[in-house]
Amino acid sequence: MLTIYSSKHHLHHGSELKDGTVSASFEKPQRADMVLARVKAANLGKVHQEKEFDRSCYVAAHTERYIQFLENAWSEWTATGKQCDALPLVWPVKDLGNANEPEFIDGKLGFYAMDAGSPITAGTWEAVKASADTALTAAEQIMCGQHSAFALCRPPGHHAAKEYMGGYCYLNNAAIAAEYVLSSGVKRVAILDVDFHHGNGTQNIFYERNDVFFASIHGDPKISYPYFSGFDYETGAGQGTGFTANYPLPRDTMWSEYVMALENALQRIQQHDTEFLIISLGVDTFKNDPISHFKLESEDYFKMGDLISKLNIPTLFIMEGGYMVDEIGVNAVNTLMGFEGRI
Ligand code: Q9C
Ligand code: ZN
Repeated sequence: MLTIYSSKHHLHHGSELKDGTVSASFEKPQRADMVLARVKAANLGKVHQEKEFDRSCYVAAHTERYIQFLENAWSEWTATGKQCDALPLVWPVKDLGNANEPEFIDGKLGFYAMDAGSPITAGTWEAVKASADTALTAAEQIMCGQHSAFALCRPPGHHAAKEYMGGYCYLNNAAIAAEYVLSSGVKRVAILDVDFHHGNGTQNIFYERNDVFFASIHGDPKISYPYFSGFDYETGAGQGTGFTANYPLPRDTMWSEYVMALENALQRIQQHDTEFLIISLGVDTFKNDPISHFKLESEDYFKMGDLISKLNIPTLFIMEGGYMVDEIGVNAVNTLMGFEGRI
């Protein structure tokens, strides 16, 4: 399988509020380095650099003013004299929810964020753009005839919605890739999100659409981030009614239970007559992940890849989360090897 990788991800290394202090984010550069090392060690296939794509590809999944915010946030932040990471600290919740875009950067940060998990640093925008370009380059390869490809994206994307960042995400790489293949003539896309966390951003972007079927298997939002979405009664709206499927699963879920949700989601994807499949590949479902609580074993990822391959649909794998840095490469690449029947 072809891998697309950008070394520009190193430009983004932010901080995160945890346990009452600000420290290096779980979402750190070594993550992608480890996955790339494993891709090479396992001889998965060629590794190509990303190409640059037009800005309009990002606007297709987001809004113009949100993209402008991401482009300008760091310079607006440093213009106030600050050099530390830009993190939001105030949000337009509930009765403040009809607010207009504030002029001042501190207000804009909260206006365009769901949480304080997506720090903006000097290199963030360049890395974020390269991550989206990585997904687009891999999507283009499939449109040119490859059966599958792996976009080794970092930062991840599935928590980023039309108009907000959050959960380590800025641009929704999977949604941007989906819009790209739709604009290239594909009629029906499916996105299967196997990251431990609900793909709220992807759901938000396609919630009222019937050309993109979205399925997510994740920790029950009653007890898991992002807490406010991913319930099984969220099934789409308007023309998109029935085109979203959520599989919230309990603490300590093992493969034996996970596989039932996966098989159901794959069946739904088949029923959608999917022409192009995107997998939001988070491996934070692993038993030792430091911020999650499923119990998948490294061998289970082979089985996941194998089951996905049975659909026999052109498939783009997009890297999302996974924070057990030592095993993230093994688990991601096991999925891809399973897909290729190299078990
Ligand atoms: N103590 C992705 O996997 N923080 N994002 C949760 C943990 C946010 C995860 C709190 C987790 C976001 C792409
Ligand atoms: Zn995750």
